[in-house]
Amino acid sequence: MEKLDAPVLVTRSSLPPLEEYVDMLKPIWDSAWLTNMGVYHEEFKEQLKRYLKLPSLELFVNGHMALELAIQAMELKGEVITTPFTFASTTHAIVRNGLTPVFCDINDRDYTIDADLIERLITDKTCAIVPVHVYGNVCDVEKIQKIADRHHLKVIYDAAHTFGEELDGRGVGQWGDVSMFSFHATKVFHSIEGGAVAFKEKNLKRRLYQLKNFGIMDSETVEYVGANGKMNEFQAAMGLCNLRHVDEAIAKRKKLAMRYRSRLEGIQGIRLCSEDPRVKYNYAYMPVVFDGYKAGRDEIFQALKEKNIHTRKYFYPCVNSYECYKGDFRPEDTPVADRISKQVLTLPLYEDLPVEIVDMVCDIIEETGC
Ligand code: T4K
Repeated sequence: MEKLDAPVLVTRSSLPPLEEYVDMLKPIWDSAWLTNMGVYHEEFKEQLKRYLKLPSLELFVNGHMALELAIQAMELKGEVITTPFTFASTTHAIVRNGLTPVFCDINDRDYTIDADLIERLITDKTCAIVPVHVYGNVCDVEKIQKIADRHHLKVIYDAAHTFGEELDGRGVGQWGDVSMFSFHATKVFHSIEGGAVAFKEKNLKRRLYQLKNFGIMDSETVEYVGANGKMNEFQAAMGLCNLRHVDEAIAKRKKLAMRYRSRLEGIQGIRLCSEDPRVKYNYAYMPVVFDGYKAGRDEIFQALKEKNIHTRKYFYPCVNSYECYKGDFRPEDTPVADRISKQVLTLPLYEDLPVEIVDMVCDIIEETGC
């Protein structure tokens, strides 16, 4: 098999037709209103609420600030139960709020937090649970909510990967006290950078709004120690454009994901996440676990790389093995997460990925190993 001339990366940003975006820029020039909750910002928020089936939403400059400020808005103290099988952002947002992460292992089925293990980690210091709908796999939201209710804990979902997903026809952001969505360029849907927080409690609206604007209440009153987390008009314009095309993008991704599935499912030593019929998926990622396959994960990674196909080891290493948290946690305490992080590879998936590349990736996987 020949090496590809142009690299294939794990993802590639979806972009609207250029004219559509350029058309959106004219009113920004006319008004000279570039940021600080402009017209597009407000319009984007309204359209997103409808699309995501959410009653309340606040926009942010990126997903990380959205999560960090959402946690700040909850005014928590103590320990937070969370997953180590995630992107750095989830744990950093907890730690940067002065809270202590307590890592709970993941389940071996869809790699979300193992809800059966949460309760044994609860202490009198526990204040919240921060689960992650990793790869767009929806956590066991009902079980998590029951635990939270029993112990009076807040539930803050990192829903960075679940844009547009539904569970039983309800927007996934309707679960928990708050949910954070990421609109980063690498996501199914993006506003270049961007993020949002869905929330239930009415008084969070004002707090979130103020926290992303330095905590300012009015021109003479600063009520909170906030940050600058505002989404600008260029981001909102990109989001508005992309929203028109996102259904089509997801449909294209679904076809490609199904192709991967039809090629890889049933091969001994290869595991794909099973799909829950209650969930409407967005096909954000294509994670594959090599567990007892004739070639190891790193060998597959290398074989693909040699052909100019660049997969990613999302999410290796687990957060509890990070250099910056050295000595604070023991990866052995979350053995499933530790093992999966060493076996998983996320394959290229984006709306305009040629199906021939999907086949090439699968051919290489099949041909690698003795
Ligand atoms: N929580 C979770 C669970 C998350 O996964 C993330 C972000 C967050 C919270 C925080 O949300 P944000 O603050 O980011 O909104 C990427 C993304 O930067 C990050 O958003 C994402 N998760 C994470 C899983 O992936 P990297 O370091 O892998 O990105 P990078 O630059 O290596 O890009 C990956 C590939 O994407 C490239 O090989 C090509 C493609 N790409 C990249 C960029 C920047 C494009 O096609 N266009 C682009 O503009 O983190």
